[in-house]
Amino acid sequence: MNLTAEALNSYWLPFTANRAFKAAPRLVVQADGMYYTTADGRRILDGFAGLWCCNAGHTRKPIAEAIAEQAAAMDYAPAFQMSHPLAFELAHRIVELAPRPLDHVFFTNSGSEAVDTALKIALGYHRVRGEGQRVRLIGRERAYHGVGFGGMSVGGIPANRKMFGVMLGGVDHLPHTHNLEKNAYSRGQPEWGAQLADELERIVQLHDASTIAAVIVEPMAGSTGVLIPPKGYLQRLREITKKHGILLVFDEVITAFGRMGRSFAADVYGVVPDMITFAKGVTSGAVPMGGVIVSADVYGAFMTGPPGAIELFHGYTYSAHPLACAAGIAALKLYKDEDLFARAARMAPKLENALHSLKGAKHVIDIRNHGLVGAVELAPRPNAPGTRAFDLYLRCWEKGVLVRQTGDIIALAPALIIEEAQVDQIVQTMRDVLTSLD
Ligand code: PXG
Repeated sequence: MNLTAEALNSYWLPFTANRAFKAAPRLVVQADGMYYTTADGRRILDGFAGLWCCNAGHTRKPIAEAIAEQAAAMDYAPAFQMSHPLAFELAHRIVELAPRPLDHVFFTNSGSEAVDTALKIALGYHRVRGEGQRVRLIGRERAYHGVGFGGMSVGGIPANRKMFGVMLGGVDHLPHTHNLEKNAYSRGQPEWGAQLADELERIVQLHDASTIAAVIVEPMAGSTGVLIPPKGYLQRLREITKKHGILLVFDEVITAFGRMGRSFAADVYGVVPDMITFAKGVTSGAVPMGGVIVSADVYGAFMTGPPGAIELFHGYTYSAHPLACAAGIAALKLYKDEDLFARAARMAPKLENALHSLKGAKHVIDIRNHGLVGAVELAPRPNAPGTRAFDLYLRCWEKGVLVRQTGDIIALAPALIIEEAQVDQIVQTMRDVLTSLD
């Protein structure tokens, strides 16, 4: 398949070095299970489930068939003051997986929309309860909560913020939890760092609890380079938010639907927030979809006005799109039929051991992992941050393995169907590339 120069020029790729990419495009045209096929016919082992999303593996038949059937039966149903049965069925299936008391689902089309929806629900929740002065939102340094103005504001990645003005007002940030001196080469949750959650007390003292609506964190911070929560840290955040009447939102766009070896990271870490955002894995990446799961208390707070009145002035044309719902129901069924979340938990020690065997390899300064997520951090090249890991990513691609680079970190998050030999292939490829990398 040959793209014309005009076609290549027409598309502005997201989060991509467009000019470098267009000089040497990396194009995939087919996907199946653990593999992509490139436009020039090479098979690539996918170590990243697309972008943390194709948890059941690629182009799974039950999902593809469900989408095709739904596309032929009904393309679209109005989302406002109307609906269709699959929306309720999918919401119910998600609620069945969710930790109690989280039992209502609001649908969006992406993780970014899910985050902005959760922040708006938090503000609305306090307002309908007569605490409309709770308008502050607390995020965390290094956090990634998507690219909407809300998510960007509570997010903590400088490059994602600096071009785009002054953000939302009234946002503050917790410190991130990354500390190589204390926690390098941790397997699973690091020992050091629970006390970093106490910084929330400092922020609460500064602003007064009565002005704070919500705290949002990724339970496992993925996009910034895989930062595993220190033991006790999330528990502490939960205690402090509860004590001060502040809502706690877990952004589980990456961690939901088996990535950590259970339905949600909330289950793995034993902490129940007031809201969970999800996206990606809900359809195994096959159709865009996201959403927010809220507690009975949060939902109930809105259900108090006249019964004929709209309770929340928020939503999207494509909230609970029929194709996304069909894909979601099929994906959740597939996860269950193949017991994929338990499979991820079983495969996690294999990934851990394989990755940690890279300790001592050239340039490696940290290895960390939890569930079916891993990361290798490299020493940056002097005056050229990120280029070493990007070169590693490129050379792995040339050798038939897809990993993900962010800064000087390589992240791994394979589909939950990965085999042991494929884990070995990914790690061996990285090892080979590292030895020759300058
Ligand atoms: N929250 C979290 C925690 C995310 O990881 C979003 C929100 C935004 O989702 P959407 O669907 O709007 O993109 C994300 C997305 C990477 C990578 O390489 C991570 C994401 C997206 C693309 C690449 O780490 N996370």
